[in-house]
Amino acid sequence: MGYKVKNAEFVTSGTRPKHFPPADRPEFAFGGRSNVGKSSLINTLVNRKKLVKTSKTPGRTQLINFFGVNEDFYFVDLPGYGFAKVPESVKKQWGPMVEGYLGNRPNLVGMVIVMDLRRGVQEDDFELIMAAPHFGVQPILVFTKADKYKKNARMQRRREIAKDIEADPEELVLFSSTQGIGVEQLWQRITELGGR
Ligand SMILES: Nc1nc2c(ncn2[C@@H]2O[C@H](COP(=O)(O)OP(=O)(O)OP(=O)(O)O)[C@@H](O)[C@H]2O)c(=O)[nH]1
Ligand SMILES: [Mg+2]
Repeated sequence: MGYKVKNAEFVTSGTRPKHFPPADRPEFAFGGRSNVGKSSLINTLVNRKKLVKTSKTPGRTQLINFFGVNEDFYFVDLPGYGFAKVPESVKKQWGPMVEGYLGNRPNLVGMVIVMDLRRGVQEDDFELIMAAPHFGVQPILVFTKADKYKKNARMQRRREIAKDIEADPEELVLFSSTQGIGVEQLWQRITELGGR
């Protein structure tokens, strides 16, 4: 029996700690490169097609967006990184904005780092993975767009990536927003860490 989402709603958005909601329940942040599928992944998890705006144009989400899930969790959609065409001024804001977020959420328990299974772990993803423990946060490594591979190739790709970053393949969650792959597994990680 999996976790049931009865209610998922937008709470607020902002760039600085004074905009954030009270830190009164376990929180999960979702980070990753632009266009990787973060917003789609959140929608798939909460089973709401349009809760979070998705886009074919990378770099659309520039704010930190908070969503409430039941009365149990906050899910936070972080702005994507690594997109070349974003103006320099916006790129410069990303680091301080995300550090200001990570350093000011005592309720933050996990950071879901969303990557494209085809691309694997890029340098900026790896930096985020390594930074998470410094903020007292457990990184959860998720590889989305797994629908682009057949099952065997998908598992093979997971082993390759795990080897690259010296991780246990079992630690890597394969996901697809279009096919619903990995939804149960990711919920299991979230509920375990979030104490539900
Ligand atoms: N095939 C496939 N396409 C996906 C999947 N998830 C997302 N996409 C597509 O990838 C594109 C980007 O998805 P978003 O969810 O908006 O990505 P994002 O990471 O939130 O992007 P930014 O907010 O711009 O950083 C869209 O065209 C989605 O339809 C998936 O699991 N499989
Ligand atoms: Mg997005």
